[in-house]
Amino acid sequence: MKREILDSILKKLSGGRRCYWVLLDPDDFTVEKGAEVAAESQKCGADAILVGGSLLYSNHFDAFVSSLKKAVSIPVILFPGDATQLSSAADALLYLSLVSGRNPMNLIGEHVKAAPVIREIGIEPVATAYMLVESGSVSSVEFISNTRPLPRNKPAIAAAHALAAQYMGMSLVYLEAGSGAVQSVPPEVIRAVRSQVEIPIIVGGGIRDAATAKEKLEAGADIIVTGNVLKNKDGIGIMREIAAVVKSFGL
Ligand code: 1GP
Repeated sequence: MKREILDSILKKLSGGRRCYWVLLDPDDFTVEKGAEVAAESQKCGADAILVGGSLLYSNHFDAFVSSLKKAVSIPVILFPGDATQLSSAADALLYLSLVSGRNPMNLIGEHVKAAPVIREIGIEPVATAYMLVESGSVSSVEFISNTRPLPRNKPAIAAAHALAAQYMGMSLVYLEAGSGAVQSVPPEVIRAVRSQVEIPIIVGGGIRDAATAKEKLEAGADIIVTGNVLKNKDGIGIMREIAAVVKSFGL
């Protein structure tokens, strides 16, 4: 099984360095605009582009991924809401198991549907424990997946989930507050997970400025993900600041 992208992620994180990934939801952009925004994100300092969303109502998924792939030289990694969000144009996909929930479709069902397709199209699956954390309101992921998020004031519960995922052989853990979250993942949760696992920790959801990104990095996040911030009036400027703070770690 291929593990080029996972190896490249681990290499980039060696020596305490951190990474910045930008999420593009195909429902938010035309194919052309997506490519433009991806290229801008790379210029800002993004280390990879994630593509996906909880819902997918646009019918340009494959064209969207292909055009992003042509627009950037950094990896384009799928972040699929379900087994329909696959494309051979991507470099890899986060093979997300929603371990914070107890919905069998999100734990294994979608994976079984996707596995033969992944093998057929030859993209690299990166086993990722996806953990939804309470964020002050119902997130799209919570609603669509029909799962409950982890309580934000119980870091030990989050840490136990991450440890279980590591013991199950997962390569990454993604602490998610949800797209556009009112409250991002608390540093206490990140610290508790960091104290228990060695695998890289991705943190996303509701990160709208460099100070918040810094707080997550100081707590032990290895990879910061932002999505919605690029829709702000000064989104590109804020992304540049976030990238700069990410790059300041591990120097
Ligand atoms: C959502 O973690 C990502 O899955 C990004 O969230 O859009 O709130 O940055 P935002």
